[in-house]
Amino acid sequence: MERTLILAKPDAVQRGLVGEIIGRFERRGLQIVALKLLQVSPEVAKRHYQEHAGKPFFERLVSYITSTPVAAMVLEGPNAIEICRCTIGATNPAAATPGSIRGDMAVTVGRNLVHGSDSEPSAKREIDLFFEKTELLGYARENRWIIEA
Ligand code: DAT
Ligand code: MG
Repeated sequence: MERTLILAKPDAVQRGLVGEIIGRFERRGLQIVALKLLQVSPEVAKRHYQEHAGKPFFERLVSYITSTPVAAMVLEGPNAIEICRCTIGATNPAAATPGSIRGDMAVTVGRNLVHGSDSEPSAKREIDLFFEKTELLGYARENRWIIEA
């Protein structure tokens, strides 16, 4: 089992695509273990995107992700990180496969709708950055409604 952090970014919220995006992950078979709307602070944004600090697009990226609320969620499932990355599609929507979220609903890299963690260490770091342990379903296993066959 893996967990991954997904953000429906400001453009997704503005365009009314949060339900569509969550629906795609749910239909794929992943379990939502945390979900909330929040306005990302500049501090959290800079830590979230720390690997991109110094790149030419960094300031624009931080200003964009902090501009209006995002929907943040933690999804769980077997290979959740890779499955989400595939469901999201390539970073540049121009290269994203049709059928993926970016390949179906986005056109520019600066407005590519969704963030998904890219590795286990990133997922852990990003989940800890956006959620308290007590906000995660499954922290107390008896809170879970999933049928574990
Ligand atoms: P991803 O979001 O697919 O993990 P990333 O981690 O390489 O992609 O970059 C984070 C975000 O930064 C990306 O979703 C959009 C923005 N970005 C990346 N490369 C960019 C570029 N060359 N120009 C403008 N924005 C870029
Ligand atoms: Mg990334």
